[in-house]
Amino acid sequence: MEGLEMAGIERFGAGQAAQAAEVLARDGVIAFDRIFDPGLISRIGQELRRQVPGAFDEAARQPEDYLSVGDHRINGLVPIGRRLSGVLDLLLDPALETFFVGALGEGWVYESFGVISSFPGATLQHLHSDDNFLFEGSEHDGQLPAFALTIAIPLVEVNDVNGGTEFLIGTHREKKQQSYPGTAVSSPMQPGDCMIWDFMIRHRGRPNTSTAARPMLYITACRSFWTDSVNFRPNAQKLVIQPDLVWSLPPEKRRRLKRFKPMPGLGTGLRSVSRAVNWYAPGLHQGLMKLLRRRGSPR
Ligand SMILES: O=C(O)CCC(=O)C(=O)O
Repeated sequence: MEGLEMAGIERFGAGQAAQAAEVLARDGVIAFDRIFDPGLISRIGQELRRQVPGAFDEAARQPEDYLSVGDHRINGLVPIGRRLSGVLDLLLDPALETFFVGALGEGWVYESFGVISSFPGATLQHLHSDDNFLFEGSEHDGQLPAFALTIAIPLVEVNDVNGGTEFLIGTHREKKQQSYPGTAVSSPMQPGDCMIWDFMIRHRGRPNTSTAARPMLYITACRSFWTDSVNFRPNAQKLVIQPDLVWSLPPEKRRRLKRFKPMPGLGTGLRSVSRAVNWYAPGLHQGLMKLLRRRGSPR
């Protein structure tokens, strides 16, 4: 463990994605510098502020399926509609593709998309991993390659005042209760950067002592056998996208979004009502269907 106290979060450019994946396996966390266009990040941030004001102002409407993840901290899911279509340019960025293939294997997929915010007054978060080891309590703890990664894309500058995320480097490779001789490390971030970590590394959000929210897009990518059963409410819609945005993608990109659920439109709404009526009042459902068929049939 010698030298760990000096170890920081290694930073990479877009052309170093394969190397970044190797360092992620070793350290448990990496950052990409300016991998995205800051103008695009700004446009996404503006649209998100309109759609989900609660990610920017604690008193306003919160994101869907949001959870409190600490004092003045929220994590919520956000549907990707047409006005947020730029998000797909981030998710399907070629450097991220290379990175995820290296870190999670050929079959990797996206599992969730949302936003995480700390608000003014947020205190130091509790130290945690984003899930348990796959075979919790077995000799495999800390031995297996990553099964899921968290991707944080800041929508504002992240610094010592509004509080970034800090990490105990290498703890994804340790049994849970082992003591840690190093100090937690963090790294400032600019819009256009992103930080990616192994679900198993121990980390926490730093206090937000500024007067503004610190929102970040918050995404999970994983191996195809795994789903997140810990961080959301049961039945949460973790990856909701306007369907034609997905269908218009080439197959090699679409497969990364294969877990998506369609954004509810009138058709999906009516189907859900119909399903509920069928479930609770099958007689009424049959009658209604007969009526609809009669009205719809040509005379
Ligand atoms: O807000 C942060 O900086 C990190 C949050 C986090 O790790 C979590 O809520 O799981």
